[in-house]
Amino acid sequence: MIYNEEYETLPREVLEVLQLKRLKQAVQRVYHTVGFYRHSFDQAGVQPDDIKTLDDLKRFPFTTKQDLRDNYPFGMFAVPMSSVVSLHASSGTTGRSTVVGYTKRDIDTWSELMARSFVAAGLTKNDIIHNAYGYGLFTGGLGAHYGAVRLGASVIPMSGGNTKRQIMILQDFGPTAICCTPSYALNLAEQGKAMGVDMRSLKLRVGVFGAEPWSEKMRQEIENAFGITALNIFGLSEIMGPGVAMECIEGRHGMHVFEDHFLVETINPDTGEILPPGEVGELVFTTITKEAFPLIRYRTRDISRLIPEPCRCGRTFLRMDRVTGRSDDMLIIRGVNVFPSQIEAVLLAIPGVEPHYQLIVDRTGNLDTIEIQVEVGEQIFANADEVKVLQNMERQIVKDIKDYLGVSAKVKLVEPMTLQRFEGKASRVLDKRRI
Ligand code: DLL
Repeated sequence: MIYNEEYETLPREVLEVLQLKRLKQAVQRVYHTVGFYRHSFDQAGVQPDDIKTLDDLKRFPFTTKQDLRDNYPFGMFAVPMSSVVSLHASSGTTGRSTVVGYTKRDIDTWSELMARSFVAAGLTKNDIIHNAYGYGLFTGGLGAHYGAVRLGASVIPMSGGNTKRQIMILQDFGPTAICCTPSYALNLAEQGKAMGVDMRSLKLRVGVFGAEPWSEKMRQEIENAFGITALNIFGLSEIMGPGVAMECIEGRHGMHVFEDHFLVETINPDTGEILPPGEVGELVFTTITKEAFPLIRYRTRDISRLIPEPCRCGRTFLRMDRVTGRSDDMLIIRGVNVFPSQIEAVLLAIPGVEPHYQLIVDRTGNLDTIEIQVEVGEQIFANADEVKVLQNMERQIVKDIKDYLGVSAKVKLVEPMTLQRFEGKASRVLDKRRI
């Protein structure tokens, strides 16, 4: 099923005409309403009229997180506060958070894109959606809520936390879909098990998970734990919140970018050079319909690739692959670049290893060190040969990390339920070199 068939299945050449028209308007608007853009376009020697084709966008300068910080809190808004009906802020791991604003029409667009996302996940107005994304300044909770209401589904506004209560509601209200971060989904599954609840016998059939990187292995873990189909949703506050791109249940591979509202490019993060579709690089988004907080060529720092092949679902929008990490999350261990998600993929391929891990990066003398703390399944401790099994497993992890990622790691296997659990985005890296 497709929520907005007319737009979501536009032939590419018609879509491009629409994109160009919207892009021209967007560039004009920011030039005349946001001081930052007037200055940055003037400095780069480009004018709104220079947009004659979609390709001309590449002549325009990037917008970075630093630009948003420099204009904190409202300097990038393109409308007066009287037209802003809602504010959100990104969590921001370092420094000040980024404040984003929405007009009434922006909220309308966002609601539609989240409704499209739910329909792409196979949901209809007959579904009950358990929404465990945090409500508040974080865009996850309210964004999903707006979409569920637009679709006409029944939304349970759970927000994050209070895990035991969430399990009770899952049992009593019988939701058919759940939304939360993938790490929180695992946390829920684990708590449910501890409470003696069979999570597979709940009414849930679909999960819409995002807001943090996760792997295919993690998808399998979640699907097995709940007996559901787990789908990936992508977004960021600066561009809108959740619902910038969504995986469809038909394709289950890559997330369709809602290209009638956002233009997407991939660039080489070091040189800024545009990469051909299919190559891995940093995602750059341009909003072409946003009113309150429009962004031109925003560098997300998210690393992914675009999937140019058409999808069997009939949507004509390009897909983006899983985000493997953020260029600023990339760890450089003795000169080798590794993303936490790559370590996750290696760990979860080893039987008996649980999807709960923590990476501790440090420096001894001039040498970077990385310790991987990871939980092992309970069944291992029931084994008579426990010590031997653990030693073998540890050796296997060290070897696989070295073989696949080229990094020498120290591995510490820990007992079930000893590492921290998360209610929102997981934070898996402790980089003591930065402290
Ligand atoms: O996380 C919006 C969101 C809410 C998306 C709920 C999906 C579901 P921010 O807090 O601004 O917004 O964080 C945005 O989270 O730049 C990515 O690094 C990461 N991210 C979001 N979705 C995914 C995903 C929300 N599906 C940042 N896979 C982004 C990997 C993701 N990373």
